[in-house]
Amino acid sequence: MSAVDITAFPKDFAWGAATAAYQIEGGWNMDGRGPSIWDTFCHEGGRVFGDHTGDVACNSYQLWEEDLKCIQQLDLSHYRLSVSWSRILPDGTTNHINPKGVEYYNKVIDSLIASGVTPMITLWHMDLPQALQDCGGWCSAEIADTFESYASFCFKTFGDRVKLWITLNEPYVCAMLGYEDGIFAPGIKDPGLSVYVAGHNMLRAHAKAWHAYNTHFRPSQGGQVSLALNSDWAEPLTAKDAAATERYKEFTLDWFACPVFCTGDYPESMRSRIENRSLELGYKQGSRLPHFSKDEPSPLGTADFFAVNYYTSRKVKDLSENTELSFVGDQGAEGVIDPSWPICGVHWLAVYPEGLRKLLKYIKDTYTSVPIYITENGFSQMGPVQIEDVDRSQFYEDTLQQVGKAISQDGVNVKGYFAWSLLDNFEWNDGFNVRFGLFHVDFSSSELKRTLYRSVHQRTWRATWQTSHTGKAVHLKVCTGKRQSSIRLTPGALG
Ligand code: PNW
Repeated sequence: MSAVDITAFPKDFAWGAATAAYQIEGGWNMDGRGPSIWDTFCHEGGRVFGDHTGDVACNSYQLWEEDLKCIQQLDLSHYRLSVSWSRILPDGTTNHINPKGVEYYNKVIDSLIASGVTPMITLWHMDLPQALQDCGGWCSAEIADTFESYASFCFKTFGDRVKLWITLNEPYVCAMLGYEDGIFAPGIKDPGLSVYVAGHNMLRAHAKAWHAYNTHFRPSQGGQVSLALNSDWAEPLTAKDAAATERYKEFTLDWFACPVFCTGDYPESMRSRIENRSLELGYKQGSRLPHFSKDEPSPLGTADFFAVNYYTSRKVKDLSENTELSFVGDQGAEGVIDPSWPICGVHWLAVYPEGLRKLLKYIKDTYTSVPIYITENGFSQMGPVQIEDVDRSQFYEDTLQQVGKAISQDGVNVKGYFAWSLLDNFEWNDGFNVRFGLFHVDFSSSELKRTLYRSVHQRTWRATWQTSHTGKAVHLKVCTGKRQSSIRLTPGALG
């Protein structure tokens, strides 16, 4: 193991951590907040590990100052948070504005800026207002206009101070897990159908919000807007699986990235595959994968930077014989985990830091030279808490080494890295059973005490960002296997 090469990272690199409103805020019915689909989903029971809910979570709604201390303790240059749509617009529309909700985010934004931390704000991180779900949620065409109004409200209210915006977080995960598999809110299981409609309306909503910013707010506010796309890195399992791997990529990252960065439409072969299978399965042409209307703003060009969330990789197996009506059937490919990649905590997270470097190069080569922010990446624990989290520490060192190589050797324009997550938090259908935090949160006590995981204290990856951002030398102990040594990182070492 060697330390992260800090000279690879530019001086203005964004070193951040990320969170999302429903996962940390709690205060689910405080001060006029309206319910979101995750409140409904959790309260139904039987949906989430241990019937956990985000009712209280880390109580960041009331303990924001504690979160700020964590951010300051890590010397983060950036903090990515999301706005709870139904906290500021309880029924999702601008017909009713909740001043207390607005006040909360003003407080958060102002105190970040006063502490020298740049906020990056996500407008929608999975927690759709329940009132909008009652009107069809992402399957309803009207939602794109409703989202545009919400986004414009946020740009108008917070955009004098917030310059980095993410409209939607992970449309792929939300459409797949929320509308195809039904294991995330709103819990709809409608294989091969709703997933494409939901994804389509998400893209329409994003495009409208970007155009609204571009026309009405960019001239005076000068910020940047994108959407955060998650992607695994994918490699063929055997030489026979090369075509399946291409399809897997098309149905994952390209599904959303191609309309925004390449052509204004879905990948050609994704469209033709779904069309052909629709006919075989007795559906009308054009009935499953919608078309973008010429009467609406195009999604093409609606991202000022590329925001990517990377967690894991897959080996891809051909599944073209599959005839069932489902997203995986359409994709004709299946991702499996390479047994040499260790699983960290949650079952789907096989650790393969090289995959991030390969994915970054793929994005650069396939899409764009616009700057790339890694808006999420992280490592989880399950089972007994390990404050001495040596594996997580190793993970961050290995990962940042790969990011450094992507920048210095592959010439990828990476602008920032956000660890998921600042805090242990409500990990969706895994409840509090899976912990991604840099800080441990004691959910068993009402104080919800935040404690820095041990490894974050000691390790070079953290010093990388401190040195890079603050320009201060950092002394720290480095554990290399069983040996301990002391090193000094100096700002002079920076590129
Ligand atoms: C992302 N999967 O979601 C989200 O943006 C975060 O809110 C979340 O906490 C984080 O990753 C860690 O899970 C995902 O099942 C949720 O493959 C599920 C999956 C992937 C990403």
